[in-house]
Amino acid sequence: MKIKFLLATVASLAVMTSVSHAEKWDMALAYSATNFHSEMAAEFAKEVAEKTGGALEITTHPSGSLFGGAEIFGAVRKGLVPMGERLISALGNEDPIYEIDAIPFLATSYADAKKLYEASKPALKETLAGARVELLYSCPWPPQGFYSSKEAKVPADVKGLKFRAYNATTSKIAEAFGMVPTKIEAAELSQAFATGVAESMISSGATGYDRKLWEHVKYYYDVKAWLPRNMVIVNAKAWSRLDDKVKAVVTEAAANAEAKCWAKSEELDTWYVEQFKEKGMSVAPASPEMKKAFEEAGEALKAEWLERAGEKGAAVLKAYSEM
Ligand code: PCA
Repeated sequence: MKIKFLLATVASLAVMTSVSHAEKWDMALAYSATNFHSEMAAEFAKEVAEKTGGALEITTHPSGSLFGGAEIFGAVRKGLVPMGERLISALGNEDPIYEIDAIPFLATSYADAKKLYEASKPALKETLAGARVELLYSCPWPPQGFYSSKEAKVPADVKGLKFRAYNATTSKIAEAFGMVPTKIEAAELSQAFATGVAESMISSGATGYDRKLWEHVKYYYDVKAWLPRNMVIVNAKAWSRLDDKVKAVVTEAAANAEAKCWAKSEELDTWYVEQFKEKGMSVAPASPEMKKAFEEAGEALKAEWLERAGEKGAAVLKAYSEM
């Protein structure tokens, strides 16, 4: 017994000395472990650990288990956690540039979403630098559709529905339709729909699938309104403390994760919608009346965004239109 104990102690001491220089980082994630963004983050963390020989070990914390979605950006900025992932367009209160990928009908395909990302990346990085945060990579959700507990042939059909919003854009669209928006993080979605706190939402097939929305709503309209992106960010101070070799590995792993994540998102897009049909949901494009109402709400939002985003916003839109 004593010998066993002694051996165990020696073994753990050996482990401790061999990893004494290792940096251990937590990474806060808002979405469930099985969501493709979270899976990519886990792969990214694994690649970093392997290629740095354990010099930087990143532990992912999905489902808002370390910080809830709404807290992640602030937590990374303040250095409460060195690294995290956040839905960019939920940060509109910080700066309008964060909302560019949620301007309705501006970029509705993966190719256009990629162009918009490239066109906006310098402004995004500069804005993040102002918050002392570094961008590592960014990956889109599939195109956004409309979930409804009621059949939506015309806008009047959804009037009064309790609408789950994830950013200012979705709240304002809901208001334009006479729905009643409440902000709810994805991690709390199933409960919100089960208890009737939410009856409709705009989101991707991915989130509806992750949260089993078919158990609560019957209708999915494949509007393809925009492709909002998540971003993986790191606190600038924590970043500056890494040595150059580790930084180079992280940068390379981030580029790999970004490429894989864009491909995965696109690959899964139609698959999610197929699953809805199999689960008995009614899946259809938006009716012409609904589409028109979405587009009108979108136009108003775009004009309002341009006013708030000023020259910085206009310059990005110009760069995008020239790509
Ligand atoms: N899913 C996230 C944001 C966009 C999306 O498709 C959500 O609903 O919270």
